[in-house]
Amino acid sequence: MKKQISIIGVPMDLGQSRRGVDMGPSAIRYAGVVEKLEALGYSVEDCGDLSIGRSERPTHQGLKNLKAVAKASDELYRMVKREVGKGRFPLVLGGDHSIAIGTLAGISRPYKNLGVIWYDAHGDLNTEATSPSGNIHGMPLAVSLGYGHSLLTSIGGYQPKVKPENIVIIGARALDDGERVFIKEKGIRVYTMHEIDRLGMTQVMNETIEYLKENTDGVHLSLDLDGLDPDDAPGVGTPVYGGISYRESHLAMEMLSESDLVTSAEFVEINPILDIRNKTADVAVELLGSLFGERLL
Ligand code: HAR
Ligand code: MN
Ligand code: MN
Ligand code: MN
Repeated sequence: MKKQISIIGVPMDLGQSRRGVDMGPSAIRYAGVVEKLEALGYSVEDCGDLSIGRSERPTHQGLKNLKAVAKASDELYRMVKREVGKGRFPLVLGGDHSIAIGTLAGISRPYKNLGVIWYDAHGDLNTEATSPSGNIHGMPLAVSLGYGHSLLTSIGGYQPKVKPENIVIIGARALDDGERVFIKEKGIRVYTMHEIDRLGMTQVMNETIEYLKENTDGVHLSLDLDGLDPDDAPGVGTPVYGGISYRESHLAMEMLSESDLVTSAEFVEINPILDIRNKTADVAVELLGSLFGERLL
């Protein structure tokens, strides 16, 4: 792992319909992310928060807040690209998951085959044609594959940001009909909760790591806190029962840390208003600790 980390906060809540997820970056900072990473020996620069507009938010061609999300994505793209250009590890804090559009645009260009681990209860593979909600946070992985509204797929001036064969989804348990069809059509590798129950997290991560090591030249970890069980991460806008446990998540992060594959990361969807005493932000910081090399002994 690179020893210099740039933290970029994105107080974005335009990709969905509940307020509060814009406070995610503050909650994660309050939980001690900078102190944790510094204690592990990293040099951390907190770049602060992107400013997200609060003006009118019209729905556009079935996409809520389309233009505002596109504008924020473009700004995030520029900021992430700038930090990557300095040779630093970008750690992006959300905000709702629509921010992955800008993050991936900012990191992907130098790679031939960027791998993406999408740790999430959801597939985030909708387009405006399949979305049941019009919420853009249900679309960022499709957008990054080049599917969706051109205002979003064109961020960064190139597409796609990722190829279907370089994606691994972990923790899925709430997929829409259109997403299921898309996954089968594209042959995307998905470890649903069924596979996690059946194989165990150790095998899921061993397979994931082996696969990405062989086929990719960098790996972005996009971790949606709703991938975890709501018992363990209650402060999320779209909780789904039967998720990945706290311990399994630590194991996954520790194994990723040992693999030394991860080249960028984002932690998203923490909603402090729905949380219990900042538990979900605490969990996020603990998982970041494991990802960046913290061990019990
Ligand atoms: N699939 C549903 C939709 O498109 C719900 C999406 C998501 N919620 C998230 N993303 N937190 O992972 O509206
Ligand atoms: Mn998500
Ligand atoms: Mn999700
Ligand atoms: Mn539990």
